[in-house]
Amino acid sequence: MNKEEKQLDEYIIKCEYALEMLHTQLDILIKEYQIRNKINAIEHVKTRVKSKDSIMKKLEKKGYNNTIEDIKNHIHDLIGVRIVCSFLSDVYEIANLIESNSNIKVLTKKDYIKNPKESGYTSYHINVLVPIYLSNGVEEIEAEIQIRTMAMDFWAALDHKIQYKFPMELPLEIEKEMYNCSLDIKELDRQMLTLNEIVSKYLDKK
Ligand code: 0O2
Repeated sequence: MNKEEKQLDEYIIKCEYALEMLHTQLDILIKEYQIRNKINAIEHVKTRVKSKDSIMKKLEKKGYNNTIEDIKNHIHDLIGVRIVCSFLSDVYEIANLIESNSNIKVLTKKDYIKNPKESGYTSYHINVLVPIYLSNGVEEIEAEIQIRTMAMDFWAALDHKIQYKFPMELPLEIEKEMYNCSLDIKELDRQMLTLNEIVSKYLDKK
């Protein structure tokens, strides 16, 4: 094992530790939200530390070296948390809770719901710094939190699968079809939100 590989292995262990810390913090925040609103607004939370294979592919794609410095500086989603919500309103409420929590250090926010990616990808991204407490001091590690609805998650999962099947550029026909599907997803989320508001009105009357 060369020096770079050893450094990456050590860094991945730190990332796993940081992910545990962040997951616990978000878990508390989400549980409090559910208790306060008496609803099950979160469908599921998924976490992962990016695999070595995936890190190398992303570095190569972006034209960086496989050094620990390039990984720390240019791979912003080594630690990933995905929060999948029922409704669009929950996405923004959860994002707001994270951003206003004084214990969470927010680095960047990207609203791909208001400003979707060219592909049609929609999601709300928050990048944060997670402190980890080591014997020789504190180190801060970046993590990416993706918040989206079930419908957005469905689209992104299929898109990911399709992209995986095409190591080359996606054929234009597929790109267009995926983009059209993203518009349908947007409309579905809007309809579901309206439906939820109607359901709430009925329940409030009781
Ligand atoms: P994977 O396999 O999901 O980990 P950055 O990471 O900031 O340097 P970028 O694209 O500017 O690169 O960051 P951004 O916008 O925050 O996107 C990072 C992640 O968002 C991606 O990580 C995907 O998880 C998701 N994402 C962004 N665009 C798309 C898209 O068009 N389709 C799908 N399915 N997901 C998308 P990775 O490492 O690319 O992928």
